[in-house]
Amino acid sequence: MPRTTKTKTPAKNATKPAAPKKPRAKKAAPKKTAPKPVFKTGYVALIGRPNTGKSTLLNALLGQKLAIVSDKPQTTRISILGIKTTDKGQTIFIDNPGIHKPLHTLNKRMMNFVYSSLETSDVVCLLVDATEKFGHGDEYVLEILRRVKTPVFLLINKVDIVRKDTVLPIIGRYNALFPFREIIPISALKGVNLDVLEGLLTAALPEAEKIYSDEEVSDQSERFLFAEIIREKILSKVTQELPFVTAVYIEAIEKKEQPVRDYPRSGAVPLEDGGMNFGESRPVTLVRASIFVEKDNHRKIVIGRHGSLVKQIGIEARREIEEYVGHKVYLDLQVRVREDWRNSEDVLDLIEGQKG
Ligand SMILES: Nc1nc2c(ncn2[C@@H]2O[C@H](COP(=O)(O)OP(=O)(O)OP(=O)(O)O)[C@@H](O)[C@H]2O)c(=O)[nH]1
Ligand SMILES: [Mg+2]
Repeated sequence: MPRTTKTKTPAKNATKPAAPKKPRAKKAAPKKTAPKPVFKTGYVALIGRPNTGKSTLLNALLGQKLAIVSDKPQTTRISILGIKTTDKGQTIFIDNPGIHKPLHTLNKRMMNFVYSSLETSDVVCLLVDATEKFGHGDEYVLEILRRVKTPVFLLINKVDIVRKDTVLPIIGRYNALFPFREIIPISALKGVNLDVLEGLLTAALPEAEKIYSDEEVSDQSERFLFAEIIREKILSKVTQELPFVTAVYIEAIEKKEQPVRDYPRSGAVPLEDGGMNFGESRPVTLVRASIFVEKDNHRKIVIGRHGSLVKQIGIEARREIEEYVGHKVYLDLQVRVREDWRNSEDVLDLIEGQKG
């Protein structure tokens, strides 16, 4: 999926994500003028248990990769916005961490993102995984939702990989447990029923003027995006407790102009007089990043035999960052042990502060 995110530059010294802006109420039109076309604006919180497809849905709705996705639970740790503006309205989707019982400070912070997005939102979309059996975790999610006053849509996701006759019993069960405004079977991955979902969401949003400019697509900084891209590549390669104990911190991003010297690889152009145009330069981005783990044996796993795993992570992350910036990137990755970082407010502030 192409990545054409317009991101905001990170605020200096920012340690916490900025609170979403609140919609401004639209002024009532004077009586005798022609009625303006109705414009709907509001926040839609995507919530649900880990791995239900919230980030996949955000990317599908925005038509570009904003959030990282993996088959490991608790991939999303910090909420991000996906802003979709059309001539009918502006829908601001909030992709959230999955709902789980928090054991570490990291997880408590993750859940705080969920609670604050429930407070901010005009509509809540609860995603459930059609392939999973209903359990205690789902009860827990419904308990949280019972405290919410905004309309709740139930999205039964991953219908592309279940038999059709399994969906009806899921609808029946949830219908008996909660007064959902809408129930929609979808496939975030295959784009099934997303147009229906968007139409119903716009209808449910309040009439209000847009909050973000037409160009704004997300609230995440480039720095945060780079850290997330690296983390996604790590998640795709590690198993067991490793996904949970890994974090990425971008130490520095440096943008430079590099003189073009190494013809023909560089693209330096031979001149008519037979000389070489060495005066040309090209942009390059240097990214220095640390991968935090909790123990030395984690560090060894992430580095891999003779450095093979971290090298592969670096290659894949660099390629994706290059695609995003549109030019050459040098990526330096260091794996560092930060004991018990999941309970360290300082490290967590550092990581969250990258979002801008
Ligand atoms: N078959 C199928 N797989 C899906 C669908 N939506 C998501 N997935 C897969 O489900 C897994 C989890 O997707 P994510 O989007 O990361 O889930 P999430 O809810 O954001 O997970 P957390 O961030 O951990 O809470 C990935 O392997 C996705 O490819 C779908 O509609 N169909
Ligand atoms: Mg996610």
